Formats: sequence, structure tokens, C-alpha cells
Amino acid sequence: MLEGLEGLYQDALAALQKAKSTSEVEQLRVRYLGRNGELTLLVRSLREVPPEERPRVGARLNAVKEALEAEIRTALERVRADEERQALERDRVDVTVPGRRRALGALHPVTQTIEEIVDIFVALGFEVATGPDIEDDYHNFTALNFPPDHPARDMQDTFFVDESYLLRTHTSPVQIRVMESRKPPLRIVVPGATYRHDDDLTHSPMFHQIEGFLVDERVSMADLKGVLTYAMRELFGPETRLRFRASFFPFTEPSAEVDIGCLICGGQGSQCRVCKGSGWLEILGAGMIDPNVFAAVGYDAEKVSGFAFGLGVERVAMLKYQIADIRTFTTNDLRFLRQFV
Ligand code: 2NM
Repeated sequence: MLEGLEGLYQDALAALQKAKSTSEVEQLRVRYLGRNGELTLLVRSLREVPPEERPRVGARLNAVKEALEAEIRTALERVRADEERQALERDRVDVTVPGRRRALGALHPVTQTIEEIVDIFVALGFEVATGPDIEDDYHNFTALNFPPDHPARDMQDTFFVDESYLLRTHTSPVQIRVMESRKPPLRIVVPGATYRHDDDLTHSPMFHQIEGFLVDERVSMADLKGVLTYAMRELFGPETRLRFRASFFPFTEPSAEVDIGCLICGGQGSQCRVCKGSGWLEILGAGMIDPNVFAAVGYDAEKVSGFAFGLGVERVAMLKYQIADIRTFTTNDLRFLRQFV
């Protein structure tokens, strides 16, 4: 029995040395120390050993059992360390590799220009209002005092959706809608897309406007000049000069076109190709809101007065950034757009 025990011990030691994984070590533990393990069976057969030899054989059995348990613990530690090293090697991460750069979007130059202009008026206490791109004839023309035979109502100039609806030709119908639903005092700016049957270097069938109006008691042309002069100096610089020229719009009386000193030649004129030698650039339309417009929205023109203005966003951006062709805003050439990130 003792020889068998020593042989078993040596075999077990050799097998444990060779074990390469926790599962192999576990299999060896079952083989020797499990419920029907080889050593377990030897311990069980101790009763068949003659009583006088039992203490010595029993002591040796115990010693081998404890030695094997210790060897199994050692082997387990060794293969666990091996397995962990292999896992670390397999899952190795180079934390010095540079991260993947996220491709960030950026606001379109037209959007940036809208935000810049709107912010100037918001700082003066104006609210922002928006409305539908598809309008009815009443809000786009009639309420704005366009006579029934005005050329802007022509199929040639306006995109009609059907007999009753059209693509708004300016953002003024939003101002009508605001006045219909609210009472003065009002300070409102309306940014948005507008549509006209036009297509060349400086005209696009879809373009953006910002229009604004202020209605209160005793509003005068002086208020209009003060607000627009301040706004244009915020937009184009504090030295910007303004020129107000008499003009005509159906919805304002009196009306003015507002020029700024040419940004390119500084008002020198002569050879300048941008202002065509005049030294001035037309930038705004404006005027005192016509009493007929107030009548259409139910305001008493004897009690309130107001001014209104409008400008083309693409035109402002083209002048500010010296862009020659309005179509570059909608071609989506990244080489163009990336200049405005
Ligand atoms: C312009 C020029 C002058 C204008 C007038 C109105 C309203 F609805 F209040 F009557 N909104 N916008 C206006 C006046 C717009 O754009 C060139």
C-alpha cells in the first residue's frame, strides 16, 4: 500500500507540473482527491490495513494528502498567473494611439449671418417671430396694401402653389399675422426663407430675409433712422455711414432705401466694381407702416404708428465676405463652406 501511495504521489506531482490551465488542475484534483479519487480510495481502504500498521500508514496518507493539496494550490496559482498574463497580452490596448477625430458640423454662412443680425435686434428688445413659407394672397399681398394689379402678384414673379396659396415673396406676412393676434407696443424681427421667380448671379429663387417692425404710440422716422443706423454700425463696423433715399413700397409711407458707404472702396467710388463707382451699397428697405396696413390688422392709425424694414441675408453675406455668386450658398461645395467654420 505504501509503495502504491508513493507512486501515486510522484505521478500526481509530475502531472501537476505539466498542467497548463485551471481546468487541467481541477481535473487532477478530482482524479486524486475527489469523492472517488485515487488517494481518497486509498484512505478508504485504510481499514483493511492491519491495526498495528495503521498509525504509520495513516500518518503517511495524511501527509501525502496535505502535500498534494498544497501542490494543487501552488499549481493553481501558477496557471492562474499564466492565464492572466495571456489575457492581458491578448487584450493589450495602446493607450497612446491618437483618438478618432469627430467630424463636427458647422452653421451655414447664411444661418450665421441671420443669427448675427437677429442678435443685434434682440439686444434692442426685439422679439423673434416666424411663420409659414406657404402663404395666402391676403397675408402676402392684400393686407400689405398691394393693389390688385401689382406686378409682384404676377405669375412671372411669384411661385403659386394653387389658386389660393403661394410661396411667400417676403417675410412681411408674418408681421401681419403677429399684428392680427397681438396689440402694440410690439418690436418684432422675422427671419426666414422667401421665394421669387429670379435666378442670376445676385438673385436666387429661394433666399432669406430679415424684416422687422416696431409699433407704439408716437413712433417717428427719427426712431427708424436711429435704430437702423445703430444696427448697421453693429453689423458693418462703428464707422459705417448711412444714406436714406426716398423710395416706394406698397406697405410703407413714406418709404426709404438705405445705403451704407461701400465696404470695398470705403466710399471712394471711382473704379470700384462692387458699388459701381457710386461709393454706396443699397442694404435695406424701410419706411413708416402705411395706415392701410394698420386698418387691415385692426389697429387705429390715429393712435399708433410704426416703422418697418427689410434686408436680404444673402446680399449682406455676399458684401461682408465678398462672394460674387449667390449660387455658392446652395451648391454645398465644402471648399466654400469650410471657410465659414
Ligand atoms: C421692407 C421694406 C419696407 C415691411 C413692412 C412690413 C409691415 F408688415 F409691417 F408692413 N413688414 N416689412 C417692410 C418695409 C419691408 O423690405 C425691403
